[in-house]
Amino acid sequence: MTDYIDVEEALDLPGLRVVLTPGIPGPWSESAKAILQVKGLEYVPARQDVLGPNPALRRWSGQTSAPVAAWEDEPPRSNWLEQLYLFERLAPEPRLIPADFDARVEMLGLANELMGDDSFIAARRHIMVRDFTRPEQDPETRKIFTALGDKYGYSAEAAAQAPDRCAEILQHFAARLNRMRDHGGNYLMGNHLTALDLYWAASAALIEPLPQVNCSMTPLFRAVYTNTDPVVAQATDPALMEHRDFIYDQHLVLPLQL
Ligand SMILES: N[C@@H](CCC(=O)N[C@@H](CS)C(=O)NCC(=O)O)C(=O)O
Repeated sequence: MTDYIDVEEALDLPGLRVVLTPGIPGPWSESAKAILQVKGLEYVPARQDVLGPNPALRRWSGQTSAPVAAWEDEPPRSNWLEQLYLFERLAPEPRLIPADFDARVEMLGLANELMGDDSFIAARRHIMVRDFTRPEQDPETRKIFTALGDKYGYSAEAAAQAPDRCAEILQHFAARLNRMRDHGGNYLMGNHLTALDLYWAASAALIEPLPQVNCSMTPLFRAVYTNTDPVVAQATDPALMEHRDFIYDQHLVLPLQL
């Protein structure tokens, strides 16, 4: 069980503080936690209230989403790429950003396809909002997902494009993974773990979360995270889920501490 402190308290602490959403394996938060774990970085976890006003977090970071990482009195970082560079600076080894120029550019471009604006997880969230705001859902569920959609740019047009966008990204990742495996590489960038593998492992929760024993979720959130969209399902090569399991098995600690 993770002991989260309030953001008000975290503000004044020295060292590394990371604001996370308790109880939900959100891919941005789980990616940050995975990077911190691989690097052995100690941090104080602070609590974000999902879809809440989070006034202290807003004052501190200028926004209300999680994760946010703050080091000493530097500006808090609320974007995955800034967080990656912060963690890489605080613990240069093991290196999760390739040293080689071309590999670095490629890795960061691919990571953006999973984590950035209009990414796999952003598009998958539109599908989530589409499905859980349907009239057959109960009013409370519809209210939650309407609020999520309002906060993160949901529209009928975004929903219409989202399955193909997810599928495009999944197909590229599957092709890359299979290519690497054909050449004896176990990782998305070849022979070494990079942040990209951790981003994929966390993102894969939006296809099928880890089993309950390793990832304790409410029935509603398990249903929300489990993909039922046929276009996304069709594009999910089993190798992708095997890779997720390999990364958790080899590099991360289970069960997830949510
Ligand atoms: N700002 C992050 C993305 C963070 C994000 O979208 N977090 C969502 C995950 S669904 C969140 O906190 N949702 C709950 C909320 O907004 O209260 C980034 O671009 O790196």
